[in-house]
Amino acid sequence: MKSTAGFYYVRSEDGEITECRARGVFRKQKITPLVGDKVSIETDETRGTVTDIYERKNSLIRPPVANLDKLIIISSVAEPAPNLPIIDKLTAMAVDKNIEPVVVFSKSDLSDASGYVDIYQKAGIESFAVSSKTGEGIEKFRNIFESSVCALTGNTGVGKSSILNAVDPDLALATAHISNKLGRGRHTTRTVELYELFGGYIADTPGFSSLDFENIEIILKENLQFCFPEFDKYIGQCKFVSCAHIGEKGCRICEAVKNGEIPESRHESYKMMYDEVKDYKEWEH
Ligand SMILES: Nc1nc2c(ncn2[C@@H]2O[C@H](COP(=O)(O)OP(=O)(O)OP(=O)(O)O)[C@@H](O)[C@H]2O)c(=O)[nH]1
Ligand SMILES: [Mg+2]
Ligand SMILES: [Zn+2]
Repeated sequence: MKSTAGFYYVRSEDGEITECRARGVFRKQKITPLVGDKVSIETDETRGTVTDIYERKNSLIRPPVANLDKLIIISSVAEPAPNLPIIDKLTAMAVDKNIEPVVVFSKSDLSDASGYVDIYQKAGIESFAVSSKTGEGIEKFRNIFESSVCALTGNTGVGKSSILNAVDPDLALATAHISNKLGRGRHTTRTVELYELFGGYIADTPGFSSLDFENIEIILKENLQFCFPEFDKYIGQCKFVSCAHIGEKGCRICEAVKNGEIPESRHESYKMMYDEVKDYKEWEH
């Protein structure tokens, strides 16, 4: 449920939480238990030990979580303004790992979110606006994590913890203004923690700063086209079998962008990501 400074908090079927250390052998194998892991533990009077980690359905490096059904990407419409290339990297990374991405635009009380929401709905990704101030979208938010394991992600200060508090005021999570004095903004949430809510699990995570994106997980160029759900119905229809969909003659995807069937900002992100990995070889992976 939670990991901090080498302690792992494990919830057993009866709901009891046990503070554990990880068995030494995990450190030797360079395996770290992650929030969301299914594990076996052994306990005596003084302490608990994680003895086994079950095979993971998937795992992420940032946020560090395992076995996700959905990744809920939060971006505020203002303070700070959305960064579409980063949202698109996160949605692609989720799809690449068989995790359903959901794109939520927060602080909708500050500015109109509909233009952004449209882009993602058109791309076949669940998207809507929320405001923890007015309550807009909070009901919808509650429904997305019903019977699934989810994690929140997004820049620091976009209101992740505030939304969870609006969903369930009993959580009373710490939230705070972004401090410009510290330059990179202050992270209010410092650890990843999973909460059991409305029949599902949702992890609050520390926000990232844009700098964190320099070493995000790589998606191989062959796989990238499959990480944009709105490309699916055009794949295989381009003039050239080897089409990379970056502006070639007879490219159906580029045509769909021109026709307005595929949002232009999504294709721009695709081209940028393609450019970043085009010289990267599978054996380097
Ligand atoms: N206007 C407005 N402000 C909001 C809303 N939600 C959160 N805020 C403000 O945004 C600031 C950051 O909120 P947090 O919930 O701490 O943000 P966070 O994403 O959890 O930040 P980290 O834990 O650092 O990653 C606080 O000052 C909140 O009051 C909203 O819906 N509307
Ligand atoms: Mg927070
Ligand atoms: Zn093409």
